[in-house]
Amino acid sequence: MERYYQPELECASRETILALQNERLVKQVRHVWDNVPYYRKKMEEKGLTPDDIQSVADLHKLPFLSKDDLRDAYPYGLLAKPLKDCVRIQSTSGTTGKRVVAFYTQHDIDLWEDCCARAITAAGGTDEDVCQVCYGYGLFTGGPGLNGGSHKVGCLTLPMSSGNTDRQLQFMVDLQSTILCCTPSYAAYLAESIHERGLRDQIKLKAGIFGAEAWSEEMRRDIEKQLGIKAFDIYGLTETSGPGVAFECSEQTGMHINEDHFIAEIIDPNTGEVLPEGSKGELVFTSITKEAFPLLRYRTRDICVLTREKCSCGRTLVKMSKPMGRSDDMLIVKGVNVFPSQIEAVLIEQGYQANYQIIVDRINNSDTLDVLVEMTPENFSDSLGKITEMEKSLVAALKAMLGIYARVKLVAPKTIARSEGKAVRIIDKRKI
Ligand code: DLL
Repeated sequence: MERYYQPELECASRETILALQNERLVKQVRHVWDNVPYYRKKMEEKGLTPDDIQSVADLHKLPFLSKDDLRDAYPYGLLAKPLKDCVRIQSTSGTTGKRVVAFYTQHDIDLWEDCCARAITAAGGTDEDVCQVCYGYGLFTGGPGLNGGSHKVGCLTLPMSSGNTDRQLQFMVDLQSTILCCTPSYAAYLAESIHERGLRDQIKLKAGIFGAEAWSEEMRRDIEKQLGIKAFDIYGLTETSGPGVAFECSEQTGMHINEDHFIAEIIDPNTGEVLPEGSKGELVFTSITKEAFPLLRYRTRDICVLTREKCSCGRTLVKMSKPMGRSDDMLIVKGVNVFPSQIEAVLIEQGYQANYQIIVDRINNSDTLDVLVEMTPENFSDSLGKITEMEKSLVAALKAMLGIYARVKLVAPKTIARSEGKAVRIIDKRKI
């Protein structure tokens, strides 16, 4: 089968990739200037013309785009191709009132699926595999992206979409799925359901491709153990196509960014200054191959670190760490920065699963942090007369991690609602 997704570029020299990026960036800036008056105006405000951008070294001169720009220009203001050339939209759920609509030409869809094919291949996928895609289909990018990637790899693709756990498990067993694609929280729920129904011996999964939300290393180990698989991270956002912007390889130490399609930068989220390699900061992407919705210097709000250390898989593409949180998801409680991922790491380390809820409130002008933690059936049966002790131990571990007091309440198994897509774990009542 022909491989469309140019695997040779994944291992190309830095010089080759940089030359490609230089050429594509110059072309892309011209394309945007000519076709997106909204961004052209932003460039003009900085006194820039396309001639000022001759290579990646000039990238820092360009203005940023943020979610606010997407909202201002909604729905068509950042479109760079006539509607007759566009064949699809995808969108975010908009639950926080920040709906994003992204547009695709057929070429954009092809390249996006290539990126997802790379992710599946890196997870060991081949045309011998049965790939069960339980990300949501429809407007969410997870289902369509991984579905297309799975086709390109030649896997037998099960377009399950999210939810209907009974049916997921039936297909998983009957069709002997080998690769599972879904959010990590749904993977944990499927693992729990497999365990409860005694199906562990009947499943043949070997790999999982999990992303779309933050998940800790502890959660990875937990899912890997329960399902007997290797779990790979995958990253992306609607604004840059969807999943497949970056993907993990067998080394599992961060995600390779598809640098032939995206230029990544790390900036200081407060000042916008570009930070040197290895610094922790906000990830910014420039799409250099997209036709319909080519965002230049888009601020993701995801906080991470980039590294070019040699990878044992042979890929030379830069690696991003797992996002350590979002600059806009970060909770500031009593003046202290709290990332939900820190809380999750503590819970899993103490033998709980990632079924929890974080509730922040302000009472008498003082912030309160409550963590509702669901017990596993095992620690629930052991808990008789020990609940207070278990809660105290979690309070101490959270204090050590966060530096502030969090009130902990343990609740019975299955009392916190499960999510079939992205989990909703934070309730910040201060904003209501
Ligand atoms: O979540 C795209 C996607 C689908 C990625 C399937 C991976 C798998 P959005 O709904 O636009 O797109 O949400 C994008 O989700 O800015 C991150 O904050 C978060 N996110 C995505 N992947 C990861 C990941 C899809 N692997 C936002 N780890 C991003 C942590 C992630 N956070």
